[in-house]
Order: sequence, then C-alpha cells, then structure tokens
Amino acid sequence: MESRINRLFDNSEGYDAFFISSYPNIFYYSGFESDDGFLLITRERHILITDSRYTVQAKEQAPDYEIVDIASGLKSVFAGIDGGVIGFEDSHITVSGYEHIKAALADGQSLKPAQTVINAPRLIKDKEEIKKIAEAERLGDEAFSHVLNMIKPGITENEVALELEFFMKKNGASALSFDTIAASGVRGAMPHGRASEKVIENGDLLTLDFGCVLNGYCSDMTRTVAVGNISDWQKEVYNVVLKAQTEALGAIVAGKKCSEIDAIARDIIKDAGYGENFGHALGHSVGIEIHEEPRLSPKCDDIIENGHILTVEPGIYIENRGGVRIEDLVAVSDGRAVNLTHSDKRFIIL
Ligand SMILES: [Mn+2]
Repeated sequence: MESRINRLFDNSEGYDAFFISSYPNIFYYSGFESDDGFLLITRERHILITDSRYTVQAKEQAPDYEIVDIASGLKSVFAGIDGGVIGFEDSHITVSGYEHIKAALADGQSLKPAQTVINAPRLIKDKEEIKKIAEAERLGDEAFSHVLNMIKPGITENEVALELEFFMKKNGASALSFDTIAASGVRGAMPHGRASEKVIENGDLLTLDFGCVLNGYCSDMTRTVAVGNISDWQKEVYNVVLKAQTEALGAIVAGKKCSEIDAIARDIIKDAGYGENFGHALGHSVGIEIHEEPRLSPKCDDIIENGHILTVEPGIYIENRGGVRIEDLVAVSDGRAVNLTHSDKRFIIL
C-alpha cells in the first residue's frame, strides 16, 4: 500500500492530500473492503474514517492506517492534517457530498478535482495484482469447462448461467464481475444479452460472457459454442471472429497504440464483409473494476505498457440470426501479451 501511495504523490504535483471515497480506490490504497468510509491521505498520515460497524474489519484489512470513527466528526480529521490542496474524486462524489466535505475543511484548505490523478496508479498492475487477476481468470476457465458438460438442447440460458455462477462462487468467488451473458440463437445478436428463460435449441450458437471477483479482482472471458447441427454461415462467422481475435491478440506489444490493436481486428472483420456487425470496442482493461482504462478502441491513443491488463473481444452480431464473440484476457509483461485465458478457442460443437 505504501508504494501505491508513494506513486500517487510522486505523480501529483500541486496536491497536498487526497480524500478518497469510491470503493475501488479505498480498496486499492488501503485494503479496506468497503465503501462505508473515506481515506484521507497525506505523505505522512494515512487515515481511514469509518463507523463503529467497521472498526474491527478496518484494523484487520488496513493495518497501515489510523482508524478514525466518523462520530468524532470530519472537521476534527481535516483540522489534524497540514494539507492545503486536497484532491477528491470528482467523478464519484455527489454535489451534496462535496458541500458536506467542503464545510468540514479547516482554514487554508481547499478541494481540487483529482479523479484522473487518483486513478492513474491503477492502470499499471503490479505483480501481486496480475497474479490475482490470473487466478480469477483461471476460475472462469474451470467454470466454463464445467458447464460444457450440461449444454444441450432443452435447457435454458438461465440454467447455464446459474451453473457458471454457482461454480465460481462455490470455488471462492465473492461476487460476479457483471451479470452473466448467455445469449443463444437470435439472442446472440445482442452483444450484452443477459441470460434469459430462452430454451437452447438445436442449431443455436451460444455466447457465454462472464466473470467473477476473486480476492478483490475481476475476471472476464467469452466463448461461443455451437449446439447440434451447424450451418455454414455460423462456421464462417466464427472463423472470422477467431482470426480477428488471435491476430489482434498476437499484435499486442508494449509501445503500440491501443487504437492500432483495435484496427487489426476491425479490418479483418471489415474485409470479410461484416464491418457493420462489429459496433463495440475491441477491449478494455480489467482490475478491481470490470471496465478500467485503457481501452482497445478506435479512439484510444494510450500506449500499451508493461502492467496493462487488456481484454481482446471482437464479435459479429447479425440481427435475426445470431452472433459470435470470443474474449481472452491478457497481461502485458516483459513487453508482450501473456494470455491469462486458457479455454479452447476452436469451434466447439456440442
Ligand atoms: Mn469484457
């Protein structure tokens, strides 16, 4: 935690202190797994403000912090630090929250927006974080091979999704990264088609996009499988998506622009005649939150660096027919992409 706080101050000229209020940043900078509280950090003092319901948990999870009970009032906490300019999470705090904090400041103290500065250290994952993300992704792989045994005509998307979720939670996940997507047949044309009561039928493609939170970090993966008798267009679309996915993934190296990687996948899909059927970005980063920066999108000029985690997830979606998406999660390490997803990408026909 100390090194994370040092990185924050080393790259934030003009700030004397930070007031941190969102769950991901409280967890990142302190280890405290709750957003019923705030952090107030200066170089010298690390203060976690919470209430009596959480003091035991706070002492345990944030041993580097002084724990202060909110009952003693925010005013006395601010009066106790010698920070002048206090950075706060302007994308997170409400207007009334802002007014409340402002009213508690001591003489000579002021608030300054600092969301980008506070989030910045989280873009580059350290070894421990990469390990946790890899473990979460591994659990996703295991859940996927577990449900392959049950997918057959006659069961519903919800049944498959629940089995994935049950497996991940039974094996240590504290939550899901997001609502599980299980989209079969024509529903596959919706990139974010949440699992429904639809029965999986012979001839359907089934897209499963899911993830879990393990040790505070998210996983994310997508596989599309076929059920029963498959037609030529389904095979063709699968192969185009697979080619776009593997070539974009193989092109990820430190130093390249995010938009260049997106373009590789997008051009392959366009050249195959499906340009109109791939509307979303190629990928995003993953960490404490499921969607983090940078993004593999046409608009993202960020340069890929060691410590970035990225999803690579092209798709083709055809209204009234169906869709295919394939997604792996990679870590950039020693300049190149290390794939953290190990599930088979060959066309699986069940
Ligand atoms: Mn994703």
